[in-house]
Order: sequence, then C-alpha cells, then structure tokens
Amino acid sequence: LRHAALRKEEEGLVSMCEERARMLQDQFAVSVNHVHALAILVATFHYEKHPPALDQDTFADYTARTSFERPLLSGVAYAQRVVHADRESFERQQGWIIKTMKHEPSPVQDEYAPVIYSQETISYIEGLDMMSGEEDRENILRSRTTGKAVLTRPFRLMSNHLGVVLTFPVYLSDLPPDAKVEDRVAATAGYLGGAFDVESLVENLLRQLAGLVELVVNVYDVTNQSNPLLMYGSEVPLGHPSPSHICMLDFGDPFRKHHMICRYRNKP
Ligand code: WA2
Repeated sequence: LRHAALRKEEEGLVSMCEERARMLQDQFAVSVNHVHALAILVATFHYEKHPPALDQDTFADYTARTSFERPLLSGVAYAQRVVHADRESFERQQGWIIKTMKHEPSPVQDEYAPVIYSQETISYIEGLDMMSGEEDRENILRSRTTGKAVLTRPFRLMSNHLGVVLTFPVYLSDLPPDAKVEDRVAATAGYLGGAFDVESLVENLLRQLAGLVELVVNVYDVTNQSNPLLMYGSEVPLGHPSPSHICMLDFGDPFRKHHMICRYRNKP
C-alpha cells in the first residue's frame, strides 16, 4: 500500500512536470517564430524598399499590436550594424550619438550595433550599442555567423530581471543556406532580437497551472553540464532529499541545453 501511494505521487510529479515543460517550450517556440517574422519584416520594409518604408513609429505600433504573439518576450528591437567608417554619417543622419549600455558616449570600436527601432516596452535601449554588453555581443556575433536564432545564457537584463536574449540576423541580400561565414558577415545589415523576461513572464505562465498542488519549478541552462546556470526559480539547496523529476527543454538554439526540475513544495 505504501508503495502504491509513493508510485502515484511520483507519477503525478512526472506528468505535472512534463505539462509545465511542454507549455513553456511551446510558448517559447511561438515567441521565437514571431521574432523570426519581424526580422523578415525589417528586411522587407527597411532594406528592400528605397527609401525605407519603416520608421520607429510604425515599428512601435506594429510590435505593440502584435505583442500577444510573443507571450514570453518583454519587448523586441532592431539594432543596425554600423562600421566605424560610417559612424559619423550615421550619427549625423539620426541626430544622436551612439551610446554604450552604461549610457556613456561610445568609445571608438570597429563596429557598433545601435538600436534604431524598439517596442515601447523596452524603449530604454534606443540608441544603445548592443555590442557593448558581453552577452548581447556574443549573441550578435553567433547569430550572424550561423544565420540562425541564438540565445544568450541567463543573465540580469536591463530590466534587472533574470532572463535571456534572443537574436536573429538580418542580411542585406538572400544567402544560400550553406553560405560561407565571411559572406554572412559581409552581408549583415543588423540584428532583430528581444528579451525573454523569464523571471516575471514565466512566473505568470506557471502560476496559471499552480492548482492545488504546490510544485517547485526550476529551469537551468546546462550547456556546460558541470556548471548549471539558474534561469528560473530559486536555487534549491544541494542534496535536497525530496523526489524530483527532470524534463529536457528545447528552446530552438542547438548550442544551448536547458532542463526543468520539478519537486513538491511540501512532500504530500
Ligand atoms: N533587449 C532588452 N533588454 C536587454 C537586452 C536586450 N537586447 N540586453 C540586456 N537587456 C536588439 O540582439 C539584438 C536586445 C538585443 C537585440
């Protein structure tokens, strides 16, 4: 009898964990797909029309009205690639100076990625060089060499919440899927991305499922297996004795590995 009760408890944990993992992964996937579509929107209306048929007001309006398509993103933005030789004319044309993510005028760099379009929810990143932040910079470089969606490791976003940044490259011309890295870099126009505010938006998502049983859910970036990075939830003390279940998560960046660990809050 005791065994049967224990098994039932474990089965409950497994199915609840799998339900939460599937829900998170699905909401993540739809958000990524919509950011992909926004990257195509910028390529189509900013680069394939002369003069560009896109401006900050249009981008802000469109992204506000379609935000329901990106339930886990606190906001999206477009950062243009600017090489140093073009900095002066870029700044003159925009009427502002490229700033670092610490809000200082940018020192001389080989190239910059200043935000020219942003959703109003993250308007604080307008004009900032996204290459001035370590995590954002790595994402930018990896997205343009692979041509794919990439994710950062979890870190404190500018909102001060724990989350990850998603980046898609935007190219000036169509590239074959097997294009060489140097051709990809040369054709790079900019970067469309957004912030997964995991701390607040995943909280909301999981709260909807809370129900009667209190589950403790943690999500880790386990890209480096020996150094798991907390992405969601609070750190569980090592050697925690209560039964747990682990579900793998696929957020669409094959370079990164994630998993979800579930436990009962109070052993029932
Ligand atoms: N967006 C919002 N909050 C952030 C952030 C970010 N990056 N980085 C730190 N906090 C425009 O990859 C291009 C968005 C970066 C895209």
